[in-house]
Amino acid sequence: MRQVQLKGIDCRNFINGQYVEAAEDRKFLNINPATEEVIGWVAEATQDEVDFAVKAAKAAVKGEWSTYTVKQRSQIIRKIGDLILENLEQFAMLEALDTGKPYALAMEMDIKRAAHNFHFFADYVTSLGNEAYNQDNIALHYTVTRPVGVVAMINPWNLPLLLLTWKLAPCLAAGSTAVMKPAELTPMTATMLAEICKQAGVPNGVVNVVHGFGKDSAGAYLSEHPLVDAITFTGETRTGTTIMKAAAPTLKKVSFELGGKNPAIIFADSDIDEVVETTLHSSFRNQGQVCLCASRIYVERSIMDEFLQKFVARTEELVVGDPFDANTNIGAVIGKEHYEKVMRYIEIAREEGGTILTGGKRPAHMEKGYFIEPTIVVGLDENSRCVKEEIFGPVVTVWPFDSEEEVIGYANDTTYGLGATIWTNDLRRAHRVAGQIESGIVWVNTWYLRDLRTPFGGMKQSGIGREGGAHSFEFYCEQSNVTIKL
Ligand code: NAD
Ligand code: 6OD
Repeated sequence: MRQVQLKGIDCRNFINGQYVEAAEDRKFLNINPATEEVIGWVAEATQDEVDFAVKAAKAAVKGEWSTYTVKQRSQIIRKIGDLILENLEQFAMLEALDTGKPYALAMEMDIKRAAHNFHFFADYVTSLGNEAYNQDNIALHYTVTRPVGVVAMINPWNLPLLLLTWKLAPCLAAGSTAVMKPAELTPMTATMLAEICKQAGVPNGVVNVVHGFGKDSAGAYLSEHPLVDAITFTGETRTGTTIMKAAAPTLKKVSFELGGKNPAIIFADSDIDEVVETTLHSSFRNQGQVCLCASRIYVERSIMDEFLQKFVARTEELVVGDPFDANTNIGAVIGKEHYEKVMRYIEIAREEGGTILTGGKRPAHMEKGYFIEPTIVVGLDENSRCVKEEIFGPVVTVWPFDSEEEVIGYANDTTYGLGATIWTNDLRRAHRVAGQIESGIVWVNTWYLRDLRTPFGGMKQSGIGREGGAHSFEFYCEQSNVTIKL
């Protein structure tokens, strides 16, 4: 691992092409969850500043930005991706300091993917066309698209730059403009990205960053602002309902990526060693704080013992520790409150009669920081809270099943429907089961393998709408149909 200097940045709001000076009484501290040390301060935007950002973005929709050709926008977006890669180590360092995740993971997963988001949409936008229909030579119908306008982007803390750029890249490709609110716990990479966008040639007002919290702060101000045309939100299901209510009076377009309680279904005919290796990732990557992590693992009874023995052994080999140590697999969870929430769920698992096969506590060698050992629980009833509620930490439950029908029932017995994983070498079963799982994304014999052309999003209380490829453009554009009588 190359040496980088570990130093946070102070986070000012970025409005209409410049960082705005912050009033002393609006600054809050940013804490590194791996050390509990202060790494900088963040300027909480006032309601006036949010209003200023939204108005700048509104003016920019019809300003210089609207005169750029698709090719020009594509070039700028590509350049943003290039600049992210040029600053890969700095971005990864800030992301690891802010989140407590391993630096190596930030490099490989978060930051490289953030660059790819821009490179992908820079190409994709150049291939888009419109629909046209000739109605029996009576009329010609065709669609024209235009930017949806000002998009508020409200983001979570788990994959800060990855998820923010997943929204920003198609927004810019579509010619829309953005006011982005990073999570209050992870403001640094968004702040740095604003500068990168400017360097790449994005005109003033097109990309704005406002910092703050949800309620009575930047998140709420954006959700209710009458000049915001659309909101893309990633975060908790409960927050999604609050934002939807705030957006309702002005009928904003919404795209929501929300919580999950994702099942992994492991049939006896799968390749068990491959299953164990991938299940380590789907359980504990990013400390289990990926919305797609499979936290409910169902194993066909005949291989349950073998699976558990191998899975526990490999889990115990994972190194929990300093995010900047190259040997570390598991860093800190996001902060004190979340640490306490996850630890409380581990206690609940015990109270509900579960057996902790491994983990279940903070690692003895970590004196400071919000570290939790990767934890495997068995013996819980299907209706227990740890099986039903999203924990969003390094905790999984494992349960045996006897039949395909039974396990489909377990998998679907949840209010969520985001991602599911199926392990089998039986082709017909793979298709049969995949078609019956109530989930926006189903992976067979893999996990979190992404192609950005595909629709991404959740069913049930895991989301509204889909983003990715053409689906993103449906959201970041408006369409009109023009009919010409012949
Ligand atoms: P959160 O809902 O607490 O916060 C997300 C964002 O919403 C933050 O920026 C926060 O400031 C803002 N917010 C909070 N209250 C608000 C309000 N009243 N009005 C406007 N904005 C408000 O979520 P989190 O704790 O940051 O992230 C973890 C959650 O996100 C988990 O539930 C996880 O499953 C989910 N998530 C889902 C996906 C997905 O793709 N489906 C991806 C990542 C995370
Ligand atoms: O990979 C993506 O595009 C995506 N939206 C991932 C979301 C992960 C949630 O934590």
